[in-house]
Amino acid sequence: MLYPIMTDSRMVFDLSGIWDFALGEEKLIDDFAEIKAYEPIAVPASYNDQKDINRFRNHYGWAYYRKIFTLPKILKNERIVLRFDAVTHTAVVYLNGKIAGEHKGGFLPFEIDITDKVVLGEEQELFVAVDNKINHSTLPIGNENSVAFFGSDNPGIPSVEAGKRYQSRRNIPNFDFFNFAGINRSVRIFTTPKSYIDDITVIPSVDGKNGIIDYSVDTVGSEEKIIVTVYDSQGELSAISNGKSGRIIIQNARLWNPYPDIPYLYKLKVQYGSDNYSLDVGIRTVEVSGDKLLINGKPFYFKGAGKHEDSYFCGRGLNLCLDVKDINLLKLMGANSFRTSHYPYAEEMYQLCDREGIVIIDETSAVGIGGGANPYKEYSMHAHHRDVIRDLINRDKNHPSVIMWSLGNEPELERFSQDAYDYWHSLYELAHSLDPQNRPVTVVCCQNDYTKDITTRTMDVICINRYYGWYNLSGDLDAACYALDIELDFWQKIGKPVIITEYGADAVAGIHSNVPKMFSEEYQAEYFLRINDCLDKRNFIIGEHPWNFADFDTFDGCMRVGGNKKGIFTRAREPKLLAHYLKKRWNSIPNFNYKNN
Ligand code: BDP
Repeated sequence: MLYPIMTDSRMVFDLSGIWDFALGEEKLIDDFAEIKAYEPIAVPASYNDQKDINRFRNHYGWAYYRKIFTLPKILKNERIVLRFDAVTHTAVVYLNGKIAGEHKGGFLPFEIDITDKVVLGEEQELFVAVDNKINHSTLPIGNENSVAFFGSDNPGIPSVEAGKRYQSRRNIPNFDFFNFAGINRSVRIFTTPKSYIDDITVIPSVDGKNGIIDYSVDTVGSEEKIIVTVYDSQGELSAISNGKSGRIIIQNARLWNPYPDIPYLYKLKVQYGSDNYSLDVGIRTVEVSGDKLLINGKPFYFKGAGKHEDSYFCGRGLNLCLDVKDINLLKLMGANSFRTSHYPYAEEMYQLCDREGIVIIDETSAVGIGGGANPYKEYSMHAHHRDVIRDLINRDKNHPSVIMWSLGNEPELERFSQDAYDYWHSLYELAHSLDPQNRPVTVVCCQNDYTKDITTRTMDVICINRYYGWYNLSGDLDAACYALDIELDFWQKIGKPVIITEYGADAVAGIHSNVPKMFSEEYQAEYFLRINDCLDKRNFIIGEHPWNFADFDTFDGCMRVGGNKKGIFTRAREPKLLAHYLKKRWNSIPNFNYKNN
């Protein structure tokens, strides 16, 4: 799917602004006339923290957005498309009182062709119903009417049991981040000519000094001719080709390399009839070889963190300023990568990373597939998961910054090991079959009995989240390192590259202790110092992603004090002691050949 841009054939109208808003109930209403009063709300942004009112913060069910707009009559010969970059989690879109489209999944874009549905030159009413409910069919997974993820259910105590029955219906996430909802990303109307470029796919490769771009263009319409031109970063013509698909060779190509090397980008322009579209293209290769992941043929070392889209007031809403700041902080720290834990991020972030040379492990919203039951038999997210993978790859396939796909985070892999294997392997194969660049595929595994988990070891790159010294062997870093070493012996025998995609300790900024006590900044820094010593001894460990880049908001529970505090930075992006240690460490670790066999 192409990102909406303005070209000499395309217009983009941004519908961001203050919209009309009303909170609803569990069920979608039939008649919007029932809504008696609207109040202002900012779009794009989550609605939860825009008003300091409990029913906003802890809302359960549908919410309604309304926007009146008028399109100019000059669009009469154009194709007109309404595009939502992300509505969390389920959306029903109405135009002038009629359903125009529906979408499930809160982190990927969807488009509705409204050419025949809008009246130009007249006020149009756009109405968006948004459902924030999460359950066993959604991704991420929620547990409706169940015990809280971070709570204790104290089974059998009559008063507690009675209290549970008294509780109102609510969202109970099976994951550790706040269920921010609403129109979280941009809403735009864009136009194309009636014959238009529908999609572009590029596959870069390298042949000696030359760069190769295999491309294909999907079009709709009766035009015949397609011209593809490639320009260098100075705007000089590098190559030209004709036709729906083809191979472009760029002599003495400059490659896209991760920061601090140069992430060189070419501009690929496609002309089809009167339609024009242009795309940034980076020439680079990615492959797994033995226990290494190679970028441009060289063993790469991942330095960075798992992140969240999470900020004060906006919740999970688009925050471009914070994106720029976070990438800058990563660069200052000498980092080169992050994982889009635990859902696909806004497209602007990937564009920024293409430009800044930050490597992305691109994750689906499949988090929480576990929690007691056999999710592979008892949950119903299967078909949706396949749709999410298809749409994610379709959206992000051309980004040079995207180096690997993560099918999901911390599913149940140990107890129903064969069911898990069957489920995740069919998705692994799906992802490989869908990705034109055939990047490595993984699923991120939680702390489990790795000897029983038969799935993780079969992924292209093994990604493990480990909390030795925090959730287990708490406070005892000697024992934690000893235990981690035993597990690493196991992975060494598997002979594949391993990334520690999460490890960490909560530290409340400002809590200090002379001896490293849990929750202090000193304990957090000491934890990484000790664990990293273990990782440095192993050549097959090809990356370290502390959890988390910054403190983030999550839901109420007795395990969290004002959010998850495992950040290298606070939620306001102030450094903890850890940030200074990591900055020194990462600035002295090269991108390539950090570990040689
Ligand atoms: C991991 C999860 C992550 C949590 C983290 C934690 O992948 O989402 O936030 O634990 O507990 O298991 O801090």
